[in-house]
Amino acid sequence: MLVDEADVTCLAGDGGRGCCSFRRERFVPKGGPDGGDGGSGGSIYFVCDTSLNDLNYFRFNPRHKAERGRHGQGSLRHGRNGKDVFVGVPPGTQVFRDGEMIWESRGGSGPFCVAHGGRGGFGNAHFKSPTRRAPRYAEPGHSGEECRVKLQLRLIADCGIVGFPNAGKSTLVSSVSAARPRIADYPFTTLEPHLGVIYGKDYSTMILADIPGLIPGAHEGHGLGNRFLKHIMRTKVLLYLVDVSESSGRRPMDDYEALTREVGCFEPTLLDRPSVIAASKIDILHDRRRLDGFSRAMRKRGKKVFPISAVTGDGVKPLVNALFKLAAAARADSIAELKEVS
Ligand SMILES: Nc1nc2c(ncn2[C@@H]2O[C@H](COP(=O)(O)OP(=O)(O)OP(=O)(O)O)[C@@H](O)[C@H]2O)c(=O)[nH]1
Ligand SMILES: [Mg+2]
Repeated sequence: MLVDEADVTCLAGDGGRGCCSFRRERFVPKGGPDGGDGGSGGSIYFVCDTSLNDLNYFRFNPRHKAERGRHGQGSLRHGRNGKDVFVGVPPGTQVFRDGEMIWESRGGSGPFCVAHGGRGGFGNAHFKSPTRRAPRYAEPGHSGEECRVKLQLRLIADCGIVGFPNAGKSTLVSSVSAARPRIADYPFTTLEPHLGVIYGKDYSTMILADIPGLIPGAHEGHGLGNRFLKHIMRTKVLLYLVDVSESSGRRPMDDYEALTREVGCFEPTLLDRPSVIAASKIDILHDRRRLDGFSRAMRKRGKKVFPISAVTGDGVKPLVNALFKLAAAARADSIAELKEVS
């Protein structure tokens, strides 16, 4: 099971108490205040850990607590600071507090402090002054922060496949990559996203994301809902897979429109993303006019349709080449953007 959401509570350590003490030593009359400060509580940090793939760890570890600081002691001894806690999260994890995103983990990004440890209290030595030479009070430690956050993982893939249930998304992924998602002749076989890696020419690779099928009304919770669409937010290219065979019992154009409507309801900017349309299951298509009509209608909209059969492999190669080309162009654009920013 891919765990892509988790609620996590982070409790930073409290600061240690300051100490109230006086130096008492032979031949040192009125030795003065010598209470040390308390140590700071440990903080909790999230760090990007590229060896992790999902948020499964948080299913069993939803609470993270850092050590408290030790109390200060006499002879100006400072309490030991609490140890910080570093919690690894997979790349692509977004951290939300009160619905607002506060951090996103990326490879190479540094640790992010999610809950700060409390400061240690000052000992009475801190408060001595020419007018108050024997303060008899010390500060208590400050409390560590408590932070409840929601983690959301967005898979990092180059291309996301959007289609109705049973359109053949998993079959396509398994035919072009080594991934083996479950394939069966009933809707909603895929219940969680799967990634597949396609190897292209010149050692280039592309990651395909197979996500559960969408149906009309998914944005209102129909079917499996549309929450899986968050995994395609990161992809550079979208592949709309439409079953053109008679077995679907629907018109291909209606399917395409329903898919774009659902995608648009989830996030309108996804509609501006480069996309490719593939007409699947052409090996069991009896009435060729279904495909021709769909291709013609899409051509009018300036879009090309790639007829494919993931079972026989017909048309898959040109489709994969087109995806590679679009992904490479999108990658070049984002690098240019990054350069502009820097
Ligand atoms: N003849 C033929 N059958 C196909 C083709 N692609 C998929 N199928 C069949 O269609 C059925 C559904 O395929 P899946 O790959 O599980 O479909 P999916 O889009 O992943 O479906 P969900 O996971 O339920 O959303 C399976 O029985 C496949 O064998 C194709 O190109 N030709
Ligand atoms: Mg599937």
